Amino acid sequence: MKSILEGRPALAHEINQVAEVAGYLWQKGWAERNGGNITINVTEFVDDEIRQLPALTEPKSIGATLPHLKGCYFYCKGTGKRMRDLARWPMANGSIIRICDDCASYVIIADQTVVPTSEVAAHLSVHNWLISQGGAKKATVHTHPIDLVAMTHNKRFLEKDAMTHLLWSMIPETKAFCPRGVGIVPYKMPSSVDLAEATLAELDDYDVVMWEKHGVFAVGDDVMDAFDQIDVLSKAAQIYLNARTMGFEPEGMTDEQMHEMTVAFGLPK
Ligand code: 2HA
Ligand code: ZN
Repeated sequence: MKSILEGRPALAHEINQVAEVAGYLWQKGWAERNGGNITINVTEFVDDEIRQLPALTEPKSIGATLPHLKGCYFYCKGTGKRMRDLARWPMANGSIIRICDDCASYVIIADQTVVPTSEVAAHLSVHNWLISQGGAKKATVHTHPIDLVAMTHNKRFLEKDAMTHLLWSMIPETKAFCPRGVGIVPYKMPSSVDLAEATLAELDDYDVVMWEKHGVFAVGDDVMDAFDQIDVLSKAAQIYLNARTMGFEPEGMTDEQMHEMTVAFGLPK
């Protein structure tokens, strides 16, 4: 069977990056079983031939009308699929979908009829919002980092910006590479509309959102960018955790040190 990636190096590069990140998620222990999701807006890599490709499935309702997705194409991890499998075979563990003209349904067009993640509606709502903002962000990543999820089990870290400031203060790079910090969504049922809406609200102010007692949701220019932000936050959480394990509360960078860094890197306050 011919893959849609054949003869399309730019699209293949994008999907290979997804596979690479899926491998990292597994290696880091953030993606047990079918945990986590990745969706990528691949519309810019779609040529006329792809636009003519027949649908492999009947249209499936998204459950919402998302007007900004007209004419868009997405790579989506398949429902129940494992990140560790996607790392090796991205097109057997995910598929490319086309949004139908009603902006309320989609069809699978390649490579196989791998049904998208159960959270596709939430991810597509985020992409709809990202496009409406006119930005360049094409990737969403949801995963279960052990350290960051553990922190959400403590009410102290769920207070507005408490986790952001603590993590930023652990090592200077954190604010430099996750400059908008981390938003918090109180516990909600996985895959629920409530969870999707609460996430969207937080994305106004943050690129990374923590779901209490569940996981992380990040948006980025591409999948590496979304991954990097989660990775630097997890590194900061590891430093905090290591200090606590050694028996002390880490001092954290001082306000002056944070300010100096913020100015030097031209970061938002
Ligand atoms: O799709 O992690 O929260 C697997 C998940 C859902
Ligand atoms: Zn999850």
